[in-house]
Order: sequence, then structure tokens, then C-alpha cells
Amino acid sequence: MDHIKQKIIEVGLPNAKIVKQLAKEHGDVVTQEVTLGQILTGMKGVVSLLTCTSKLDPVEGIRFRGYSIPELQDLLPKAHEGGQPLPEGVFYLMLTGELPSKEDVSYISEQWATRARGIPSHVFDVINALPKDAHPMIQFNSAILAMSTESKFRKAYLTGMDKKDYWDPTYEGVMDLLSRLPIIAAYIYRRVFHDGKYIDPDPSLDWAGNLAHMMGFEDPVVKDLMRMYMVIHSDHEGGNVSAHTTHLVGSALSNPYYAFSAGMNGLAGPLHGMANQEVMHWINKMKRDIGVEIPTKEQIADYAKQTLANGQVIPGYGHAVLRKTDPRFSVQLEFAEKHAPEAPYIQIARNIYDVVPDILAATGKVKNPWPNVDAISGSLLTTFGIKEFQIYTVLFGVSRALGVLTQLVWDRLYGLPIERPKSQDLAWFKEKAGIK
Ligand code: HAX
Repeated sequence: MDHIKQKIIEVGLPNAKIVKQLAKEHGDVVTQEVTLGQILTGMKGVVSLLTCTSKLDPVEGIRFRGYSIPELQDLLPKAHEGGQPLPEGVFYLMLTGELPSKEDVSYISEQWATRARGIPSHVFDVINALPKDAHPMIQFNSAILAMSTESKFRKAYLTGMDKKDYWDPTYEGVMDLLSRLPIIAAYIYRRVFHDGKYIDPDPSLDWAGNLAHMMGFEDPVVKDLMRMYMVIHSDHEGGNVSAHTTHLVGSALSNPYYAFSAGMNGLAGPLHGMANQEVMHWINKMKRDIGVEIPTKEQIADYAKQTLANGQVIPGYGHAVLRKTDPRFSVQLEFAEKHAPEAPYIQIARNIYDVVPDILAATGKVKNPWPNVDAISGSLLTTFGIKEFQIYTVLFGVSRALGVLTQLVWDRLYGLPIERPKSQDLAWFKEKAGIK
């Protein structure tokens, strides 16, 4: 057994005992009252999930196992001095609850490089059977489902496994899946945007550096940008659409590929992960409609008001939980300020940030007028040459796999049961509200 699995057992088994004890012996403890408003506005604020990988504070933003993004930038091992942390490190942290050593991240990099070699050829046949202009998320998700023929969880389940061991083949499947996602993403990118001129992985590179390399980018700054992108998008506690969906589908003991694929269908919604593409669509349409390269703040303000008047959302702004500027936005802006402060799309993103929050706040209904992670990620990627914005949600998906699949391993360690909330009809709601 490898040392990561040993660590998971060390930390996980005592915690799994506590979870069982809580459900059995303290099951009648009342935690909160739930209002009709909460049920009818997407269950916001209703604590109904157990997730340990990360925690989201409305004002401060995300913390991964207690560490903020700036702290991770300090504490996680990096590919080079002064660079961005390696996603392998945040994965280790989420999985074990402990900060990794350099050896730990190298071990994960090597594991993933080795496991990545096992992608069966039918996965590429499935991608190739789709029209080239099928959205990259369709191609990505089809490939994920096609890879489920390899599910180690399914194979182990068929042999009649003990419930308490479910986490083990889940972990194995998760490691396989994570190892292969960059190859799949780069394959789709090269197929759709670069005439299928594929680039082999470089075994000397880390997971995210290799993704940039396989997409065709050798600039060290792009590789570092990819590392940062993969770290900051990896997890946002348990209730966001992609995490919650992966958890829900996984609760039926669907294998990790099915569960992750379901999560990716959620990520592909424009109010969730595909907002990164929508932001670029909005900016480019604004540029075309106004007929300028860099709209002024006044032009942006008018355009934003028009968007609202048309009954549309301003993508990249607002959040279901956050009530301040998303630290994932701030860290990307910082990266942009350091490497390309005068780039046109960075100027635009900054100008939008200067005017849009006031406009959203003035509506009186938007609970969070501040930018989220998607407000600048596309501008940053475009600035560094990844201009094909249809690929952005795929990149988000590769990163989000780190968090939601770690959550799945923990769901299985805890032995969480099938999820099945109660629903009611309108008559029940009317009765509760006293409406005749
Ligand atoms: N532009 C215009 N209107 C907005 C808005 C925005 N950016 N954000 C919220 N609103 C509106 C809502 O549509 C809602 O309007 P109605 O009452 O007319 O239905 C009202 O303000 C109240 O909404 P809320 O409570 O503030 O926000 P929700 O929790 O319901 O929704 C969203 C959160 C992120 C979906 C929302 O802010 C939004 O649509 N933002 C734009 C899309 C976006 O950037 N999504 C990415 C979010 C981050 C993420 O998951 N990334 O993956």
C-alpha cells in the first residue's frame, strides 16, 4: 500500500467512526431551522452536506483545509523558486489534511505520469466520432464517460467487496482519472483548434505544466499560469453545482467516472463554470457592438446597464455564497499586474471591475455585486495566448476534478449513504405559508 493510502487510513478511519457515531447517537440534534425562502431560492445557507476538503467564508473566500490561497502560495511546493504552487500539492492537502513535502508532490506527479499511459484507444475514437465543432465540454464529458470502462470501483464492486473498503478502489479510480484528464483536455484543444497536431506529454514536467505543454505552450509564464489556474479552481466546498452533483451521483455508488461526468454537466452551465466562456463572449460582443478595442469605463457602464435592461446577467459577477471580491479573482488580477498589466483584456477586466459592482448594487436585488473567479480568468488566458474561449470550461473541469473527486473518496471513507431529500408539492408550501 502506498504512503498516501496509509495516510488516508490513519486520518480517515477514526473520522469515519465519528461520522457514524454522530448519525447514530446524535441524530436528533437540531442544527438549524429552514425557511420557505431558503427552499425556494436554491437552499442557500441550508447546511446539508459534510465536506472536509475546503470551506467557503462569504467575506474571506475559500480556504483549503484551513489555508487561504495566499497561504497556499507560500506553503505549497512549487515547480521553481518564486513560482506558483503545484496542483499536486493542493490535491495532497485536500486528500490527507496535511501540507505535502516536496517528495509527496513528486510522488503524485510520478503516479499521474505513469497512470496517464493507460487511456484506452476507444476513448479517442469516441472523441473523434463527434463533430469537431461539438462544444469542447461535450467532447470532454463524452471522453470521461468512455473512460468508465476502466472503472476499478465497478470491477471491485462486482467481486463483492466489503462496504468499508469502497474508498480504496474509488481512490484508485480517482488517481487514474486525474492522471488522464490533462491528456484528454489537450487532445480536444488540439483537435478543435490546431488541426489535430497532438503533442506527447513530457515526463519531466508536472501535471499542470504538462497540460500547458500538450496544448502547445512552452512559455514558462503560461505553465505557471496553468498551475495557478488549476490550484484556485480546484474546490469550493461541497454545495456548488459541480461538487454537489458529483457527490449526489456518487451517493448511488455510481463509479467515479459517472459521478464526475455528472458534475461536469453541471459545470457546463453558464451560471456555473461556463461563466468563464460567457464573460469573454460578453466582452467581445461589447467590443464589436461599440466598435472599439478597449471600451472606456463610461461605455462599459452603459453596456452593462443595457445588459440588465435586456433581462440578462452580467457574467463573472455575483455569487451564491460570496459577498466580497472573490480571492480567486484577486490572485489572478495580481498575476496579470505582474506579468502583463497593460494587455488590452487586462485593461478591460480592470475597467469592468471599476464600474460594474456599483451598477449591480444599484439594482437593489443582486446580493453580491463583486467579481467571481470567472470575471478575469478568460482575459488572463487570452492574454497569454490561450485565446479559444470554448476550452475554458474544460480547463476549469480538469482543475475541479481535484476537489470533487477527493470529496468522493471521503464520502466513501465516511460511508455516507444514498442522498434522498424530501420534496413537497405546492399545496404543502401554501399550507405552511397560510395561503388558502
Ligand atoms: N447580473 C445580473 N443579475 C444578477 C447577477 C449578475 N451578475 N447576479 C445576480 N443577479 C440577479 C439574479 O439573477 C436574481 O435576479 P431575480 O431576482 O430577478 O431572479 C437576483 O440578482 C438575486 O440573485 P442573487 O441571490 O444575488 O444570486 P444567486 O445566488 O441567485 O445566483 C449567480 C448566483 C452566480 C448564479 C448569479 O450571481 C449570476 O447569475 N451571476 C452571473 C453568472 C456567473 O458569473 N456565474 C459564475 C458564478 C461563480 C461560479 O460558480 N463559477 O463557476
